[in-house]
Amino acid sequence: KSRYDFKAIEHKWQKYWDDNKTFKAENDYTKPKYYPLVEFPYPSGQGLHVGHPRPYTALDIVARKRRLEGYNVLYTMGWDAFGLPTENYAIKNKIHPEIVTKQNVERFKGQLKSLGLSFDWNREINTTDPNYYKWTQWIFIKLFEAGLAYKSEMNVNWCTSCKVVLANEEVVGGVCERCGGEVIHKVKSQWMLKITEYAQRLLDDLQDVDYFDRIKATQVNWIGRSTGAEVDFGTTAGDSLKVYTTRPDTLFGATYMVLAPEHPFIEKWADKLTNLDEVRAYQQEASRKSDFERTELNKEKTGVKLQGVMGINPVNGKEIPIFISDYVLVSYGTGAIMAVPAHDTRDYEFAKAFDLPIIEVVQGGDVTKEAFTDCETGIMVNSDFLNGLSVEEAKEKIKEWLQANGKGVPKVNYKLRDWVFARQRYWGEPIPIVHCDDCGYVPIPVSELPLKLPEVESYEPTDDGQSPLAKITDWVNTTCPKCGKPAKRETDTMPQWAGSSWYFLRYCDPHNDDFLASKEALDYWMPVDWYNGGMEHTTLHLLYSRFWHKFLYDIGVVSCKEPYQKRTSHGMVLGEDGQKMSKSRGNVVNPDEVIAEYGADTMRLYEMFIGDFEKTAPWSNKSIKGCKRFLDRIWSLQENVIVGDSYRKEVETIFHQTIKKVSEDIETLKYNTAIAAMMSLLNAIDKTGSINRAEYRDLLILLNPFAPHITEEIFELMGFNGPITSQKWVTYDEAKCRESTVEIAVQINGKIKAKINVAAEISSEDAIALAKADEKVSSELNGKTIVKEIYVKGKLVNIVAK
Ligand code: ANZ
Ligand code: ZN
Repeated sequence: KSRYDFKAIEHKWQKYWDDNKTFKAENDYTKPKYYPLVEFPYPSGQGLHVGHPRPYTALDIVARKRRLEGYNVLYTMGWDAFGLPTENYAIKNKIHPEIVTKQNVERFKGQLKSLGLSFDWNREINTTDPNYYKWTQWIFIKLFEAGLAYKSEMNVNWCTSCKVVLANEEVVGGVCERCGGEVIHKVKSQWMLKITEYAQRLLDDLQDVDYFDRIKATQVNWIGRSTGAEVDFGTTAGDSLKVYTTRPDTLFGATYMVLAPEHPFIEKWADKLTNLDEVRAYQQEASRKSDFERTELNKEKTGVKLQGVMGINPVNGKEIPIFISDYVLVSYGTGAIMAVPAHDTRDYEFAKAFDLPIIEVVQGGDVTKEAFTDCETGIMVNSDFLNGLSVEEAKEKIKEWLQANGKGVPKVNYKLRDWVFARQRYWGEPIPIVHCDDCGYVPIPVSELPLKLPEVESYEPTDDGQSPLAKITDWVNTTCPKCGKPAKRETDTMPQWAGSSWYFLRYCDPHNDDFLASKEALDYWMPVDWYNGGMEHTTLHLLYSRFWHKFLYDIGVVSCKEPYQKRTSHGMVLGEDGQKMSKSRGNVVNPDEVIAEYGADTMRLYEMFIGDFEKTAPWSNKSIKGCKRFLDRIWSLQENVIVGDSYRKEVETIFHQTIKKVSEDIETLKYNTAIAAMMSLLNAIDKTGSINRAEYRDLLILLNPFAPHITEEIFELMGFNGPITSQKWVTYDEAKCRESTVEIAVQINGKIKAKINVAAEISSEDAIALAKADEKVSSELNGKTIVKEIYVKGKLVNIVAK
């Protein structure tokens, strides 16, 4: 009796795959292709955690199945290796980030290989490799030339602890998503990317892709399209003040106005304001809060009334006060609002706090108690020429009125902001731009790419927020590519999301020195057929990369509008206690240890069996043992193999059913039920006390994508014509999936005399004939006269005889 020595087996097959380049994607563009993609990891110092193998194994199963189905499969891995943790580690330990990255990549790669993932390692990429970031810089230059990269004075989110600017997406709950540090606002001159120019297309083209509904919904919300009007209010200072409103129909209910504390008119009106000190103090206070804190619904409303200037409502000429308050954001709409306390909750709370008039303009609520916001079906009141109209009609009418009177225009707004594309840190792609006093911002010639990171003495950011590159004067000082005069290089680097915005294109042709990837390779492999990744990337990486892809489509680099045909998302793996795994909780499961104890095949199987792939799942050492036992039993089947080149009757139906179920479940992310189905197949086989060669062979192929090492080993030991990786995926016969036979009773004069098996779809004639042919029945009937015969489908044959 041979032992299931998973260590030796896994080592053997991993070496075999490496030596034979089994998973090398071919550049044979005549074959049908399939491109499954998983998010490449950031190679952190902690190494792989048990959350990584879940999505990697899932798409590995898909990749392996597709190869057996005859597809040319591109399944690859790489490293998204620029970023803060590496840099921070480098600073702390005084090692060059390049060396840190190298060490981390080695470790990650070893761990991934030990899982038996079928990546084409020949196509491995690394975003910090100058041959890679050359093209990241090239894309940036193209964006710049298209007017989509620009520098602007920005009120930015500044992490006081990382000393770095954060995108809005990176500020979570008012603190830095990465370090939990305090985030404040700061005005900085920043490189920005105009993702907003693509807002409508990013929204519209979601219709053409197959993403999980919740992924689409999250993107739709994030892009945040809203329709309304920009309305010009008069002021006693003479200036006209623009507001953005989604409810121009409520104009008669506007009883005051609110400016964001950063609104430029405050400077403009400085000498008119009699309470400037109070205003300045409030501005100070507001600058310390994040947008999140400022717009929180249930927070106490604060603000300062501007003394010396009043607003004028354009529909009735009434003078109304103007406030500044932090609940109005400078970065949205026009940074100013008309407040309609009767129909907006925040305005209502503010009006209550400051004792301002509340005028109901849509009937149906009780505005003495609360704002009537859910009023889209109501009727207009207190609104002069809008009275009696429905809200919908009033919206149309007021828009016409505003346009006819030159007081406003219809307007579409998006919540989406332009992308802050700069970091004041070392470990990122240098931005390939120089600043010349005469020519302004000039991109370096493409022939000079890659613009490599220079060596520096220290990677510490400066306290005033300058990149450490600023200190390397002989790198900073250069000449203007346009006019040849002295000029200075940009010292900010690109943010972490740059390299991952196009990496899936590089996989198509990773060694190309002339272009980011050849047109043929891109046309063949793209789009990605199935991309699985974390839900937390929906508004960052997923949106950013769609934007870059669309831009590359516009300039003719790629031929498809969308990079990913399908996007799915997995749930996190939690600790045994149901909490997120973390060092501080002490509930971290180390994948290396799991593999050492149970083997990679058990680990893979377990990660897929752990629960619904889309949901979070707690780790369980008990159920990992169950998966190990299953593989032990698969191994032990070798002891009871009998000859046979087709499925035996007893297991034929369940065999076809299982192949069908596993085939379908892999496509719909139901890996756990696929495994459960294979477990019941094994039970059915065990009941017969043996397995025949045809059954064993097919069972091994079916299980192979999940547990690739053990299945290859048995395949070889059994002398099947291996390896499995060059076999065809098992098929099933739909007709044979149905229960093919049924057991029926045979009665004579109401008494059961025998039980027989008949085909489920048997005719009544045949059933009766078979019943009478039964030995016992025929001897009973001997000498009697049959009076009546009936067949009750699937149940019994009754014979009445005298
Ligand atoms: C008057 C009004 C009456 C409003 C009413 C709403 C309800 P969305 O849908 O998110 O686009 N607003 C406009 N600019 C703002 C800013 N910079 N900061 C905070 N709030 C702002 O929301 C648009 C609505 O949010 C606008 O419509 C405006 O309030 C407010 F019964 O104008 B509304
Ligand atoms: Zn110049």
